[in-house]
Amino acid sequence: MTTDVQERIAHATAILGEARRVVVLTGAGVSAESGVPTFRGERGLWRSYRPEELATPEAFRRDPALVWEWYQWRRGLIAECAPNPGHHALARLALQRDGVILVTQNVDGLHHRAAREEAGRLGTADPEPAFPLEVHGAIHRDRCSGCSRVTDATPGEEPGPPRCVSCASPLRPDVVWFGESLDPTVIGAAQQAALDADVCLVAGTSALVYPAAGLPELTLRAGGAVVEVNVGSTPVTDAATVSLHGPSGEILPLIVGG
Ligand code: BV8
Ligand code: ZN
Repeated sequence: MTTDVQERIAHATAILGEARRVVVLTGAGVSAESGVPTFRGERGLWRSYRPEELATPEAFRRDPALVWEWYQWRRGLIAECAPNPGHHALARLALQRDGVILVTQNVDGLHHRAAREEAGRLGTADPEPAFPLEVHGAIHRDRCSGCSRVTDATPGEEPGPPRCVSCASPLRPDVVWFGESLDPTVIGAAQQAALDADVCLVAGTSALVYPAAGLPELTLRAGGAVVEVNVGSTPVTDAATVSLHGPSGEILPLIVGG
């Protein structure tokens, strides 16, 4: 490890250690080492489609079976994945000190699984403090496109979305699509956390999708610091107080301590 990287890790560790309030924003890069494909990586996500073409209400209206098949494929993939050391490090950070709020753009539920596993390992009964605000929803829940009834996702192989038992409308995954508004309570809490934070730790996100991508900017504008962990550069990199280039599964355990 070069001296420069060591110095950056020491600087990031000091910033996080001195902070009273920390907000963490994660993106698909944090789940990459668990085997969950990212949205905009070289491997892309699925066949020749770009997420912006499938993760929209228009795509679902136009071809519900195709969109449903994409989510069923992702659900199957995620079911085979486990949290990686990056998820566990963030769960420990939230369980071992006050003032830490996790926010994720990911819909894969891996932060929740890491929270439960770390709470068990630490012997703390309540994993709740390490449950993230899921600003883009959760893929393991279905939501009725008619009456918005939410249920646990239905396994099953039938082509096309199942029908709601209450109103017979097609079910859809309980995620936020492009062009759809986020739950104002959830994104509002995330934005307040970013404004209050002494540091925003932003990991594994291309920082392209708003309003989530705006969280680090809120912390900076309110006088806080930003620590970025990413294998590449993003629109946040230049403004970050410290930017650490490398896999989040390796770097996060080094800087969150515990
Ligand atoms: C909204 C859930 C108000 C679904 C997702 C024109 C018309 C309509 C809207 C817009 C428009 N122009 C702009 C907008 C707003 C739009 C937007 O920002 N578009 C972008 C593309 C320009 N936003 C919205 O539509 C949002 N709603 O604004 O409502 C509104 C309403 C009506 C009209 C206008 C506005 C809703 C956005 C939510 C979309 N849903 N997902 C699903 O998952 O299927 S977004 C999707 O992208 C995922 O949630 C993902 O989390 C998110 C961001 O991607 P990343 O997580 O960052 O992943 P990505 O692959 O991009 O990057 C991975 C990063 O990790 C890379 O930097 C890589 O270097 C790094 N990495 C890789 N491996 C590692 C690593 N880092 C560390 N370690 C590693 N090992
Ligand atoms: Zn319904």
